[in-house]
Amino acid sequence: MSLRMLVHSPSLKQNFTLTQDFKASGSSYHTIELKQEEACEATRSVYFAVKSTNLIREICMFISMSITNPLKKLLPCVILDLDGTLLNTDGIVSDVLRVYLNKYGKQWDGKAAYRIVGKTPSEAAAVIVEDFGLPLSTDEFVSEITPMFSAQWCKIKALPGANRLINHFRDHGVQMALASNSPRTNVDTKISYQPGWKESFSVIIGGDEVTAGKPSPEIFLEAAKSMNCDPSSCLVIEDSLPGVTAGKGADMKVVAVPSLPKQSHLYTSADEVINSLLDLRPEMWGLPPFEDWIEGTLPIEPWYIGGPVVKGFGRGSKVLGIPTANISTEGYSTLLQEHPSGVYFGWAGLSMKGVYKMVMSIGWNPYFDNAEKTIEPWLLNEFDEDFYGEELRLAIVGYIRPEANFSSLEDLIKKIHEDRKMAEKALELPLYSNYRNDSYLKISLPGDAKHNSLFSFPFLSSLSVR
Ligand code: ADP
Ligand code: RBF
Ligand code: MG
Repeated sequence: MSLRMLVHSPSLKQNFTLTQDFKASGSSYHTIELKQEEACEATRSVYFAVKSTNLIREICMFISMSITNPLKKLLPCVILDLDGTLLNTDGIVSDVLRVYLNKYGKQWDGKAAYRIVGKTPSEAAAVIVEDFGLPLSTDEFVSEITPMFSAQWCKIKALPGANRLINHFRDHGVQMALASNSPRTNVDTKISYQPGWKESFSVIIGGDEVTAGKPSPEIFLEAAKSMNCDPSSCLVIEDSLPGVTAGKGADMKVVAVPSLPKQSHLYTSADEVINSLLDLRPEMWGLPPFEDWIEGTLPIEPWYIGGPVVKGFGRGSKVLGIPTANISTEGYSTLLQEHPSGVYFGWAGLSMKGVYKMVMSIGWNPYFDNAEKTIEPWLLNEFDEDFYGEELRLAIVGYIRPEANFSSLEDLIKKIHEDRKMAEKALELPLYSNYRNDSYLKISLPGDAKHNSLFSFPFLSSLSVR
C-alpha cells in the first residue's frame, strides 16, 4: 500500500510531498520507514507504526514535528529500568524473603511484593519491617538482608525479550540509559552477570546518585541530560508504578511492563501498558522496528515442559469446543514464573501416540480471570478419546500474542482459531519444524527403551523438565 502525505515544515517554511510504501510488520501494525532526504542534508530515517485502518492525521503531525528541527537527532533515546523490567528479580526477592521471614516464624505469601515493587531498598525494608511486625529497625533489617540478596545476584536471569531489545537498539544506534532505584554498585554487580549489557548503555544511574529516587523524575531527567537528549524525545520502559510516575513527571513517553500479574489497570498514566518485552513495538515510538517477526510469529529460545495430563477447569471442550490438555504445574512454579503469559506454539509429544503441532496459552485466561497461572495446550490433531494420565511433552518454540480479554465468548473462540491457523502454518517453516525431531518429545514413544523405564517408574515423569 502506498501513502502520499503533504507535510509542512514551519522551520524551513516549505511544504513537502512524500510518498511512502507500507511495509507489513508484526500482526496488526504496519511500519513506514520515511527517509527524509528532502528535508535534511543527510538521509535520516523515522519510523511510524500505524494500525492498518487509520491515523493518517497522526502521521502528518509526526512528520511535521520532525521536520521542524531538521538538524536535531531524530531517533528517540531509550531509558530502561533494571529490576523487574530487564531482570527477573521478583523470584529472587521472594525466595530470599521466604527464607528470611521463616527465621522470625513469619510466612511470605507474596502479597507484600505488590507494595515493594519499584521502591528504593530502604523504602522497601520499611514496608517489610512494618507489615510483618519484625522486632528490628529498618537499618538492622537492611544490613541482615543485603548479603542474602547479594549472594543471589549471579543467579538472576534476564527477562524474556531483554537481550533481544538491548541488542536491537544497540545495533541500530539508539542511545540507551539504565536508571534504577538500586544503589549504583548493586546495579553494576547485577549487570556484570549479563554479557554485553554494560557496554550497551551510554549512561547508568543508580538511586544513590540522585537526591531523590523514583517516583521523583530526577533520575530520568539526569539520564536524558547525560545522553544530551530532550526529555520529550525519551522513551522510558518501566515495570513499577513509581517508575511510571517518575517518567511521566519527566515529561517522557512511558511504556509500562508490569512485573506482577493483574496490575495493568493501575497503570493509567503510562502511554502504553504491555504484557512483556516481547510485545514492545518500537516503531510506535519512532524507533526502528524489530525485524525478527516471521509471518506474525516471533521465534523464541525454545523451552520445554512436560508431565502427565491432568484435569483442567473442565471447560475447554465443553464451553469453547477447544480441548486443552493441562499438565500438572506442580514443581514447575519457577518455569511458569519465568515465562510471560501469552499465546505460544510448538510441538507436543504424547506417549504411545506421536508428535503433533500445538498452540497454547499460558497465563490467567483474562476472559475467565483464573486465580492460577496455567498452561493450556491444544494439540492440533483429532483424537478418538481422552488421554488423561498420559505423559505429554512440549517444546515451545514461538510466540504469537499476549493473552487478551474479549467482549464475547465467540470472539475468544474466533481468536483462538486464528492462533491455530497461524501456528499450523508457522510450524512448517524450517526454523520451527526442526524441533519436531527433538529427542525430548520422543523419549516416551512406543518402542523406545526409555519409554518403558519411564513408565515402570512413574515418579520419573515428574522429572521431565530440562
Ligand atoms: P480439562 O478441563 O480437564 O482440561 P478439556 O475440555 O480442556 O478438559 O479437554 C482436555 C482433554 O481432552 C485433554 O486432557 C485430553 O485428554 C483430551 N483431548 C482430546 N483431544 C485433544 C486435543 N486435540 N488437544 C488437547 N486435549 C485433547
Ligand atoms: N483465554 C483468554 O482468556 N484469553 C486469551 O487470549 C486466550 N487465548 C488462548 C489461545 C489459545 C491458542 C488457547 C489454546 C487458549 C487460549 N485461552 C485464552 C485459554 C482458554 O480460555 C482456555 O483454554 C479455556 O479457558 C480452558 O481452560
Ligand atoms: Mg483443558
